[in-house]
Amino acid sequence: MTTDVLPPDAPAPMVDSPPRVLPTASEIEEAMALPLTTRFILDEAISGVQQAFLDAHGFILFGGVATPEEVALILREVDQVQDALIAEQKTIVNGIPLCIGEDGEGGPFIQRFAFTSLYSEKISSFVHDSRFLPIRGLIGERTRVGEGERDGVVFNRNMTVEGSAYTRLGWHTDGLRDLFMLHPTWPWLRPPGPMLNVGIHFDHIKAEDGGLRLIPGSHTQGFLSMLFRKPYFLSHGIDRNEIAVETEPGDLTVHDGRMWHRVERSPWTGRRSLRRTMYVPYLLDAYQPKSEDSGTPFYHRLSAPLNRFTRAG
Ligand SMILES: O=C(O)CCC(=O)C(=O)O
Ligand SMILES: [Fe+2]
Repeated sequence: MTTDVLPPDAPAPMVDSPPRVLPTASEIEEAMALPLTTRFILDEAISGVQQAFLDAHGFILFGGVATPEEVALILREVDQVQDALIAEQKTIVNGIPLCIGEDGEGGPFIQRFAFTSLYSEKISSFVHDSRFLPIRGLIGERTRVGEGERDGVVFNRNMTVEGSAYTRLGWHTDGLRDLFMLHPTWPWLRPPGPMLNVGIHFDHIKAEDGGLRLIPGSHTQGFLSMLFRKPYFLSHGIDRNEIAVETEPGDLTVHDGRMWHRVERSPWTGRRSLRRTMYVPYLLDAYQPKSEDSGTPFYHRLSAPLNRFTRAG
């Protein structure tokens, strides 16, 4: 466990992935006939059907990508990262505020970690694993892991207990975050291009447990709809077009950053309500490392208070 969180001086090397497949007409037809709850198997290359499914719906789920041992290992590492951050009394890492709540037993509980892999060599080596190459190929032919960029590897822990700071997350698109990327603290308006978010899931979550809700196909909406379809983070209501993404520990999801999604609060409380996810930035744009002196991006100054404001309601 290291306490040095400065990003590396040089970007992680760009790594080659298999090129994007162009689905055939019959693969598109096959993909469109599949249920939205399909659990795909991650192989050495993305199939035409998988690519067509992602293109059409804006998301895709691959079952059991991390083994039970890896899931357990990462969860142990995250506990140690929490211990290190709390010992250092860190509330912000490289400009990104940690979301810190309580664990229901009077102890602190970090509910959103940023730059997690900079604190854990094991998590770092996991996110570089070659099994993710086909996933990285969805983003671009040459990508790097943005361990010290944006928010780095983000680890989320939603839990419903007295004192929780993160039980749920209102409707939003992640693409808006990209609008604020050009300058760290001032918003610059420019429609974001395609951007994919890669998440690993650590818990058994059925629709009735809360969890990720998304509106399939909403990634192809126009820019205005992306800005104004719903009030960012304030709206938590059920959308008639939403679906629940049900997960098992070790599952991997990819969702288009332009699509509308939210996290529904668990109706359970305590340990039973715990939902953990890890989002890994695979990047291809210019290297933009963060440092201890990095300012807090506008997006975080918007989302954190709104989320806090609505967390009890
Ligand atoms: O918890 C999740 O799966 C998604 C969280 C999310 O949408 C976000 O942090 O932007
Ligand atoms: Fe999101």
